[in-house]
Amino acid sequence: MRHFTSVKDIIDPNAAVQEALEIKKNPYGYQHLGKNKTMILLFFNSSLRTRLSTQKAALNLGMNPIVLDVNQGAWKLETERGVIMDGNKTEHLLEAIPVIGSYCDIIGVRSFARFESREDDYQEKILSQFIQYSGVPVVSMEAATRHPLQAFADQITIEEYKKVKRPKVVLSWAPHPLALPQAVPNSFSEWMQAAGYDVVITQPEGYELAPEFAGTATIEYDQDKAFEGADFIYAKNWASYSHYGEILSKDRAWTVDSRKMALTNNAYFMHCLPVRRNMIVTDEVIESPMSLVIPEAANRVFSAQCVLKRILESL
Ligand code: AN0
Ligand code: CP
Repeated sequence: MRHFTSVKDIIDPNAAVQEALEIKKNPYGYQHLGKNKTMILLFFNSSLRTRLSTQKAALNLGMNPIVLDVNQGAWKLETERGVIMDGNKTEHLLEAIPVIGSYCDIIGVRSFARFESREDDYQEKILSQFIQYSGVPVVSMEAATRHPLQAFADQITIEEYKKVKRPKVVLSWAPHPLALPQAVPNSFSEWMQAAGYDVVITQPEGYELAPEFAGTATIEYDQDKAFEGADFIYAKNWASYSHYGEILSKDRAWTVDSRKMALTNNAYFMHCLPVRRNMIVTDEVIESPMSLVIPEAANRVFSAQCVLKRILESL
């Protein structure tokens, strides 16, 4: 594997999950692969888990990680070609990218949807420039439309906890005060369908994911009905795709609470974190023994380590 930006970069995701579970049992078994190799992790947006788990994964593989927060200490970057740079941006992405590439063997990039233009976001204008101009493998640490390291960790977690071969996995929209990207639900839907699970998406009208990401998931606008018989509830907020970037609802009737969890098949609760308590999910549900949010975050080390291992093996 050269670049990792989507489930499509993994030929057999179920085999990759098994490989990640093997790595979890023997995390320091591949240190020779990363000797004298450097990974630069570039953040255009905030992060707790991705920043720590990806560094930990690189360290477990014997690599040297370097972290750069572009907006804190680096020059402000212009991303549009052809702009007369007489404003507050000091450097162009077209120089910055190959310079960064010259200092490392792998680049990780976090660059969220900007919600300025749906076309620009869905064309992955920033991430694709890294792929085109860096000269090294690029790993998405959440780009405009996908967060594949998260969805990979989610599948690892479901495989560890599932009680039936083909669980019913429900992706539920939940309210949030700010407009959030569709990257997490897009990737989750894509990975869960690739895994062959029974995938249901529940959301208010107007929150439908892009057709390429909704795929063949069952869409159920009645959240209670969607929860019936579920084995896993995956809550997440996202802003509208059709009314791009808009908040159409903050209805707390969609908050995941104990009454709704009682409709399920004793489902586990999942969320990628960071989560706003009592908006997305009640204290009671997130603190319950069925909450997987901590093991799910812990598995981010092993999704990242599996991806980096495969990239290192193909260098
Ligand atoms: C981001 C999002 O929803 O895409 C990152 C989640 C991993 N969340 C927030 O900005 C709160
Ligand atoms: N889940 C996740 O990616 O968390 P961070 O935004 O803290 O990295």
